[in-house]
Amino acid sequence: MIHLRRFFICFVLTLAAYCAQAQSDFAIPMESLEACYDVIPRPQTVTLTEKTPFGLGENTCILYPEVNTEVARVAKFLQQFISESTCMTLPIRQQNGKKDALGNIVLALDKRISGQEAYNIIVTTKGITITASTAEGLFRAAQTLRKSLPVQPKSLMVAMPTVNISDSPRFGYRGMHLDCSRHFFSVDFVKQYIDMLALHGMNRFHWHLSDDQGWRPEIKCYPRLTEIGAYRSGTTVGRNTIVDDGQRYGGSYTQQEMRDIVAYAKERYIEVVPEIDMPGHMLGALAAYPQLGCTGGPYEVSHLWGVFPDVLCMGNDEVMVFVKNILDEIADIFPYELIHIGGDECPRDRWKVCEKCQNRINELGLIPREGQSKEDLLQGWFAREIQKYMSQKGRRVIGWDEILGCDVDTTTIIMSWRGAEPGAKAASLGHDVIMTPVNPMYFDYYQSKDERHEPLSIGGYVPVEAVYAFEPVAEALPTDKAQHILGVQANVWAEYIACTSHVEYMVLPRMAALSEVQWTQPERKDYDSFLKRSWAMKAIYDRYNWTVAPHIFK
Ligand code: TNX
Repeated sequence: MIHLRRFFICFVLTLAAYCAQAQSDFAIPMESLEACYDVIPRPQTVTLTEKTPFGLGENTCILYPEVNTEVARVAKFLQQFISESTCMTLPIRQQNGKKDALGNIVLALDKRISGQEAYNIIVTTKGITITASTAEGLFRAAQTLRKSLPVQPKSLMVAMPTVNISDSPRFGYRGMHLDCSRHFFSVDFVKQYIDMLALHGMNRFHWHLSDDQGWRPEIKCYPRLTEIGAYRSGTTVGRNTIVDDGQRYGGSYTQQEMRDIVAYAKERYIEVVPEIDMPGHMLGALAAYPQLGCTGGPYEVSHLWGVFPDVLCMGNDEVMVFVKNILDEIADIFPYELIHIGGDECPRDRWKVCEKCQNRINELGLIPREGQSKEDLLQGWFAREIQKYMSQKGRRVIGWDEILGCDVDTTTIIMSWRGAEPGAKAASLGHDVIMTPVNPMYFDYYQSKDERHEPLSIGGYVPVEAVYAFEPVAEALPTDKAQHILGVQANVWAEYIACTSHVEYMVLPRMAALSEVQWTQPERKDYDSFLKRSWAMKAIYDRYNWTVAPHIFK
């Protein structure tokens, strides 16, 4: 009897040892850290399934079932992200049969998943499966997965709690802007900025390429734009004081560099929206080609910040040729539908007294309605001409909300910056709209009241909490009009932002708050939860040595 018992115990122990051996690939050592799916932006559904966690370790492979270069590239990104956070570089290979999935991460396309950016992540005890109908969806999933991982200083297995995540974004346009005219940022930094956008699930980079203080894009037809227009001979010290630093300042992007940035962003599923700001904010171009202004110049690339009376002359036929030639080159470099044509802050002073502009008004027979001037309509004519020209090329133009008062075509997308009301009005008139109201979407504003007198910002208070609380779709907007709100964007104007760590400081962590406005359904938003979840984001920011505003991390 005793013998039999002993035999039975031995049998059970052997069986247990065998099972442990069979499971050892997935077994998780004590030392390991745990993944957490409370990421930013918060996914639509995260359902923990409470089984034994999966152990993600150096033997875990990243697999893709089909030969597909795009999916293979997403696999490489996932490998890079995991390696940067956990110090484990996982092998990547093509999947070899169903059983191969065991113990691995599988990236698979599944056409049944609806939504270009939607994805599912399923973690079981035996592995991770990521599915989406497009490689873009897989890329968004890769971002979620990377943000779930602990940032650890050495290679250690990660315990992945079992979960079903199903996710897709609220808005189709999720953007951030960067002003590279007031201060010039290198190609490398622009790429880093694009990486930051991708981390936050964004898909549009609005690149502000020209302004009074410097013209940045190389235009082959007009070389003086970058030879002359890209450099100012000094910059005001402080806030438009009479003290000038007397330092030549500037820079430009070659067409090759811009194409390189477009390609870099494309791999990260971000479309670049270039902006050529006109007919105002044009001193960079006028300094190079003074015959295009009403007075004929001479003009100087501005040393000061602000709004200036010298703008493109609307009566000079050469101006339209100039603009179209520039847009031809821009459209060739930037292949996407959206092209931003500015249109903000364009004073009428010169047009009112310019014979050529007044002749144009008469020739066009412009008759203003109440509350409009003839010059408003002149800007409307200009914007409509460009809109028509670009639509022949299959493009759509975006303009700042000032152009709404100029009777532009409703196919023109309106970027609502002077508050949210112009956006709501534009939507009710049938325009598509991007919401980027100064408050709370201007990240050149200060984040803490302690900073209000410091030279860190342009002025205006935009704390993280206000960014988070922003609701882009006004309650009063009927559903058929609300669908015109394509998305949300924050702007980083760079008058007072001269270096890259300052850009980082201004956008982190406000960008995280913005990402949840853009991605997450309103009922899933919760500021207290966001604050808790933001620590994991901070760990990632720190991992890349990005400068982070400290206010919410206390
Ligand atoms: C307004 S927003 C501007 C920019 C300035 C910014 C400063 C817009 C369309 N125009 O030219 O840089 O304010 O916050």
